[in-house]
Amino acid sequence: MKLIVSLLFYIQLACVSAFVSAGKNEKPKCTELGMGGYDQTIINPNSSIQFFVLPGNTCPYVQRTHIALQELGLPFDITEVSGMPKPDWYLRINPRGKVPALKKDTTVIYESAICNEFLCDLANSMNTEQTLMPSDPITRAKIRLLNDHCDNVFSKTQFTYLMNKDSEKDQELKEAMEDALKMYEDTLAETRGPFLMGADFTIADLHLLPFLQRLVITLKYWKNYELPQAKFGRLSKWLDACLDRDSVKESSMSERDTIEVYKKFVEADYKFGGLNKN
Ligand SMILES: N[C@@H](CCC(=O)N[C@@H](CS)C(=O)NCC(=O)O)C(=O)O
Repeated sequence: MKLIVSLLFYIQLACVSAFVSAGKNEKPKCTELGMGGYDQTIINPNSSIQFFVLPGNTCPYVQRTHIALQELGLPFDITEVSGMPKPDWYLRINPRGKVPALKKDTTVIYESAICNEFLCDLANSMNTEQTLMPSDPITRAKIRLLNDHCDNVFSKTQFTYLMNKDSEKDQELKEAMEDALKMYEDTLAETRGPFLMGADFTIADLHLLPFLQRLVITLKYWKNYELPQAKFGRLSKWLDACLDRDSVKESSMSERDTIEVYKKFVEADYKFGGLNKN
């Protein structure tokens, strides 16, 4: 009897601690919602940050925010959003129907770049030691320029090259992508790495990383392309340094899953976001 009582006590204890939001070294809780509604199925309404994602670490934009949350050591719960188009309950959270989104108390924040700056501000306001956004105005502007370059220049060249089926155009598209990548190689030459802003990992690194990670895997598979070391030696070392971080390992898809996910896009000639409206 005593044994059963203490067993029940430990089970109860385990359930209660599972309710506590994830901290830096804890696994975040995950609620998967298909057609259901967040309001009905939310596990812990008091969790400080709800993080809305696609299942399976597939989305590079979600990965950015996942890395930021982990690097900053902020507690969060994950809600997986399935379905295309997004269900109505999610459109009430993010009218753009895109992930990532964050819900902090009653406020919803979306767009990965805005989510990540918000998380840096939040961590700052809580006087945590971790920071991914330096306070120096010049460095901050440089980070934002790099991030803008990633979204508005580089990622488009990457996907256009990957999706191209006309082999005569491959050379030109590869050169356009390498031209766009040069900004990162030049930045690393200036700051001397290992990260884009120098010694510290910042939101410039986590903004680019998911795209470089996918580039290396998918372009090798479909175009037999590898980053030329003579041109991109620093960028390759940067990638290795990023891939070595726990936050990146935790938020990454396997190589096999990356190919599987991209196969759908490449084979269906899908004009997804990176090419046009993201
Ligand atoms: N600019 C957005 C892009 C986010 C985005 O396109 N996410 C994709 C998943 S990888 C998405 O939610 N797509 C759903 C849709 O377009 O319906 C950001 O940076 O957060």
